[in-house]
Amino acid sequence: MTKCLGCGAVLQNEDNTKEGYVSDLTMTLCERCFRIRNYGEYKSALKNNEYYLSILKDIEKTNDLVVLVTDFLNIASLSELKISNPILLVLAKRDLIPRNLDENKLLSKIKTKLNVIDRLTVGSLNNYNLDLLLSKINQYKTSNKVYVAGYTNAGKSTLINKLIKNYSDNKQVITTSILPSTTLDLIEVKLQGDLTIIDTPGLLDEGSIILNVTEKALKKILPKKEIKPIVLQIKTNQTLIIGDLFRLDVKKGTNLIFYLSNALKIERYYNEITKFQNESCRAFVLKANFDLVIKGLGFIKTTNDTEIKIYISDKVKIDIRESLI
Ligand SMILES: Nc1nc2c(ncn2[C@@H]2O[C@H](COP(=O)(O)OP(=O)(O)OP(=O)(O)O)[C@@H](O)[C@H]2O)c(=O)[nH]1
Ligand SMILES: [Mg+2]
Repeated sequence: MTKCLGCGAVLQNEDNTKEGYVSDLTMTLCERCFRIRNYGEYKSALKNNEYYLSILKDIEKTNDLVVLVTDFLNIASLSELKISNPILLVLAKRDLIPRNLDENKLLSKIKTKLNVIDRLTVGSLNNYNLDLLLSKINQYKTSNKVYVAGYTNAGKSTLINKLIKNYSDNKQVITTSILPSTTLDLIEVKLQGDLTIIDTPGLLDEGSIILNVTEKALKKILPKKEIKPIVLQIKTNQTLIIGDLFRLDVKKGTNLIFYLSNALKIERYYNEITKFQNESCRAFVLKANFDLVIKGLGFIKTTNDTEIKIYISDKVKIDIRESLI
């Protein structure tokens, strides 16, 4: 049984619609990885969260250190994870987090019930804190195996690729992409000495907008550059349409601060409109300094008490929390 070096799927030459397909079993990369890497062609995998969750259950049996990776816009999802291993919490993609935010304050505000022994921010693209990450991995590991886990698209494989490049002679490159479920199974990587880092397929975050939009929309939703918060003064009974993805009706005037990809346009309407009225509508009464979290997309911070109605596909989960910032 040989696994694809890019995604971890078991290589097979029988069914080209299934994962791990290669025309020739001597190849080391499956056709899907080859196409993602060479043609930027993204073929969605058959998503199977049950299998991914079972991997997490198996990891739990080991009590090995888990490097739990999240990105800034998806921190809320961590509260739903269940695993008892010691956790090194990593807030990844530092280049996307607003530069002037106090990192330590941000890290300390991440709420989880997990056994978090330490937390840090890293950046794979800008080589930020990677030495520190490796030294913490060595400090906290409970065996020679360390798992890298988290939700899909958090940046796990990109981070491991950077560790391989910076700290080993290994030439392996794991496939990465903007699409959910790029990594399909466990991938073991020898890093230094007998330290093995194991990449895992990201969990599918139920209720996340990224599982429910086209590739075109996905490219706008996932930020590519530093997120610059947008502050808008909203008058009573004003409507906003954001990225042509959802609608907000603000019933009580306030300043709102948007933490989302800046590629999403915010349009304001001062009169009644009918757009998005067929989507499900949810109403929230929010105090000042709360976040309205749109799963997978980002969050909107209130600065005064307000009332907001949101029209968005009912597949997308909306939460409120005390503001992260
Ligand atoms: N700007 C920026 N983008 C990043 C960084 N790390 C990862 N990305 C991007 O985030 C997307 C997802 O990265 P992956 O490494 O494939 O994510 P993953 O967590 O392995 O995803 P799955 O395999 O689906 O679980 C890709 O488009 C990466 O280029 C980073 O440090 N900065
Ligand atoms: Mg991956």
